[in-house]
Amino acid sequence: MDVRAVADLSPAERRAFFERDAGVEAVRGDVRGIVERVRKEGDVAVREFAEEFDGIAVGNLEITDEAARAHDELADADDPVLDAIREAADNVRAFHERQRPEDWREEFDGRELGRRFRPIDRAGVYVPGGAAAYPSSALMGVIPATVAGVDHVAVATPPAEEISPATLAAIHEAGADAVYQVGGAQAIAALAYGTETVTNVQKVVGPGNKWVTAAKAEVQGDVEIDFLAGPSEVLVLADGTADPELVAAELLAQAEHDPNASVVAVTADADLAAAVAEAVEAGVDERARAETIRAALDNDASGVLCARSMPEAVLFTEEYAAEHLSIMAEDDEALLDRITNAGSVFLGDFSPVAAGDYAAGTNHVLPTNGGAKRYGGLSVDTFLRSSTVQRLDRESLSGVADVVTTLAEAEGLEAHAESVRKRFE
Ligand code: HSO
Ligand code: ZN
Repeated sequence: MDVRAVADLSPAERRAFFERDAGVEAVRGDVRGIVERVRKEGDVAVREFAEEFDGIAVGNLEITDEAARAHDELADADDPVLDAIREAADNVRAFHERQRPEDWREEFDGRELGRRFRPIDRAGVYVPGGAAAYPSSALMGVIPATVAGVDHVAVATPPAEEISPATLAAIHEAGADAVYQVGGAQAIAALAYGTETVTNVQKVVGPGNKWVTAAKAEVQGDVEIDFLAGPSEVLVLADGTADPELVAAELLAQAEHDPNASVVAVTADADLAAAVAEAVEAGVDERARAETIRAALDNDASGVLCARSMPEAVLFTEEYAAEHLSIMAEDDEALLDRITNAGSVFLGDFSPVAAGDYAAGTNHVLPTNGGAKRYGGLSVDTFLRSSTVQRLDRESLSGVADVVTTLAEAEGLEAHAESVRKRFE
């Protein structure tokens, strides 16, 4: 890896960092066809696509009982993976319980106003499978929904000769109500529109590959979605006190997810930058997924960057708007104060992104591709909607009566004005 100076990046190079593209647009056309067929033909289309794309002739589409069985089998075998799933689930649940908002009512000049929060009825969570079997993502998708109080939480995960028992166990442990073996764009369509077997949901969430992501873009509007989540990203903002080995370890870790992962280190310390680049190089070959890592490092949106000053490094960080932002610097809190765009922030030497990926309790379904400028990651809020409430009495209504009648008449809505006057006749 070469070290590049932030100041020397060409406009095209800057765009590669700031307008990361996960290849979603390129598959929108194909995905539209899949979504339409599932919408029209239901289970038949889902089965056909499973044969075509997953090479699997699926029996029952619903595998809720199989998930429970996989869970029990791991429990009977005292499998340490189930222990880890349970501990991770407890931590994720605890952090998300803390997010549950309270309903409130308050007086505003005698007007009693408030907000109440209620869960949606039915949510669908996509849990990636196949090349990337992620039990952790099952916990991250399902637990916030259950904590929010969603009545029916459905999970879709791709069919396989043998679906990962750990993934099935995690889905069950997290508290899903229904599990379906259906993957890709067809899964998103099945959850959005329903089929003979799959109950349609009101909101579809969760990470996935570009077909899943394109399908979420396609169904958006007919159902709610969380957001479009692309390949993993990390940006490490470091000063001269950072340990280059730890910075490199963060880049290597997220790089192993996907050849399109984007991993960046930015610092104003030229010695640190050189040491990080060297440590990354030295670390690639010994990693099990060296090939994927190498591809991610070669991505135009990856690199070790040297800024002229920390303010310049901070500006770059803001513009990049990372899914994961790691700050390794003497005064990390002061740097954090200057940053608003980040999906999840990791402070100090002992907060690796992997802690948040699995076990700390925070959610790992986070905005990528600069989405952190516009929205936050998956949370309990994702599964809630709010209503406002008001109660006025004679006195507080009379306090705003003139405002209402004046504005109503200005808008030509005489009956609105009359509905207020009526109260005082
Ligand atoms: N870093 C990924 C999540 C993940 N990591 C799952 C390991 N397993 C996206 O935030
Ligand atoms: Zn990860």
